[in-house]
Amino acid sequence: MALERTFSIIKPDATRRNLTGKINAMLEDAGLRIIAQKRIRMTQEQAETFYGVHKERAFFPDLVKFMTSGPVVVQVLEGEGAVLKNREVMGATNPANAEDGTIRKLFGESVEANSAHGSDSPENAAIEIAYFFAGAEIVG
Ligand code: DAT
Ligand code: MG
Repeated sequence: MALERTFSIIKPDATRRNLTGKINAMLEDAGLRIIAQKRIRMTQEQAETFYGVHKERAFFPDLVKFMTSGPVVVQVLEGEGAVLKNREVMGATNPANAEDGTIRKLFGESVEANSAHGSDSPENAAIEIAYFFAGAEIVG
């Protein structure tokens, strides 16, 4: 497997409950290196663009409202097969369906407030990383 990068977000429900460190420990324990990280308040425009693929879905307005409701921690993770590995550590979108021991199972409050985002492909990871980070902010 190749050394890969993926984009991750610790969502507002998790920063609100002070879970950044616990989630980072789970990512690191899985072999992912946090090679860039910053805490930001996402703007409406950023949230709408980031989740643009879902803009026709009924949940889109609520999703944008949620993602801008508090601080998030945006991250670049690096590791062998990082995209899939991060999706495994995160668990299924709906915490009720997530495997035991995953971030979303342990911490997710609902399908919307599910504590973490992870890119779903290397192609989307590259787009998402470039949307939030300048090259010089990523230190591999
Ligand atoms: P994932 O975050 O697992 O990649 P996704 O890309 O299908 O899932 O959806 C993006 C986010 O949108 C998801 O993390 C939470 C929200 N979402 C998805 N389906 C939803 C639903 N049925 N109701 C409310 N929010 C939903
Ligand atoms: Mg997705």
